[in-house]
Amino acid sequence: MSRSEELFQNAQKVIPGGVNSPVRAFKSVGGIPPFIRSGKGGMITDVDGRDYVDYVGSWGPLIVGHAHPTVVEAIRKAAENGCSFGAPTEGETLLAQRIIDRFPGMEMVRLVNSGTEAVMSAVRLARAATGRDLLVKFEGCYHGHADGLLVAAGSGAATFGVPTSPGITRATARDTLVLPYNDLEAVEAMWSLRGEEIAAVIVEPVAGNMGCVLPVPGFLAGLRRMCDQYGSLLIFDEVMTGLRVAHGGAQTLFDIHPDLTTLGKVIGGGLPVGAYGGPKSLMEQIAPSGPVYQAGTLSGNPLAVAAGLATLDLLDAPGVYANLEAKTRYLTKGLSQVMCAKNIPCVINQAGSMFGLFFTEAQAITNFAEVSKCNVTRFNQWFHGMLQEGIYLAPSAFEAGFVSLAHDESLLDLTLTMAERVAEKMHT
Ligand code: KE4
Repeated sequence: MSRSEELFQNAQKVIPGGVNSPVRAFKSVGGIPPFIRSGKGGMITDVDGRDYVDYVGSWGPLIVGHAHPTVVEAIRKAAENGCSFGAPTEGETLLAQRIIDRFPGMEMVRLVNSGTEAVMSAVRLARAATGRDLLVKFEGCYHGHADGLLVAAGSGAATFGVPTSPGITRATARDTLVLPYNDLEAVEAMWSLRGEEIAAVIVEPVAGNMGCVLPVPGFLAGLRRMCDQYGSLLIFDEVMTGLRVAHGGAQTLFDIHPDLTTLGKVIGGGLPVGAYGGPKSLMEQIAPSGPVYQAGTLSGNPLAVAAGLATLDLLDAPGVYANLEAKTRYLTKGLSQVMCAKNIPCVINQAGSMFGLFFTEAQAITNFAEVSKCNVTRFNQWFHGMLQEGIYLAPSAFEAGFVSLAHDESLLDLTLTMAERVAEKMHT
């Protein structure tokens, strides 16, 4: 028995499913998840001493690579002064300003501890600011596990959402409407029917939770137009895309400006940080400057702020995002050539340094219904084949992959060599 198997057995006795977040348990791909001992640059090492080229990067935060010396040093120095005070510190203001400088239209930001917290707070603010109840989200988009966001489409456009998890009340789900991603007709129909009741629409401006799916031309602009016409607020959930797909997130990539932006992952550099921000007219409604309550014991704690600031320093260097895009383009182009050479039909989507690979005969993947028709069995074969060859991909057909600054050409070429081996086995 491997050490990972042993540790997984022990973990399952004291932690639900043996993990502290469901996707880590490998339920959708099967098998035993390697327990990770360490990471360095673009590599991680499991407790059995096996090395992997890592394309999960802790689900996005590790954009500069694991254990970057600048980030580690920043955390060490902060820790020497104490881990948390529950009192204001200068670093929080510095990180807030660095975030605001990146996102046009953002004048204030509140730091929290996770993307979930950022989203639930932004939704509460949008409802308070508009005095309306309804929230619109899109099928296949994930916005954290707050009750009102774990909702699937009900039957029929005008009817209400239904909970996707036990423990969520029907009353909560009724306030969330779910539409197909990239379906502007459905959006226009919904707003013409209920636009006056809609507080906000929340969207992943590049979807990363159904694989990587890009907005079709006009989709995001259409959301902006509907919100302007009916007085709803547009929330871009950039927890994954912010500081990942471009220096100023997807909103600068597509030049569409939301009313509120939620962030997480990269801004904490691997430590727990989430954030939500927007214009002063909205953000000053948040306690204690306004009546909308939101709080957090460890919000803005010095260690996470130090890791975030160090990461942003590294990302502010000239040419970083062009470099990340080029690395990812090199990888996705190579993977496409490998699959094509072996006559394995697939679609590979990319946005900046995030990507997704779908095993499908379709020419394009633009929404969750199309993703759901992709060949998950083949994905799982691909996933395990690559894991065997020391390439650590996201353990689900419905997740995205991430390239970091530490993925140099040797790691990318190693990945493509292993992909050829795996594709050969899949082809036969
Ligand atoms: P957290 O609460 O996990 O920090 O963030 C929730 C969240 C919000 N919005 C978007 C667009 C997100 O992608 C996420 C979290 N992403 C998942 C990856 N698909 C986190 C991985 C996990 O759940 O373990």
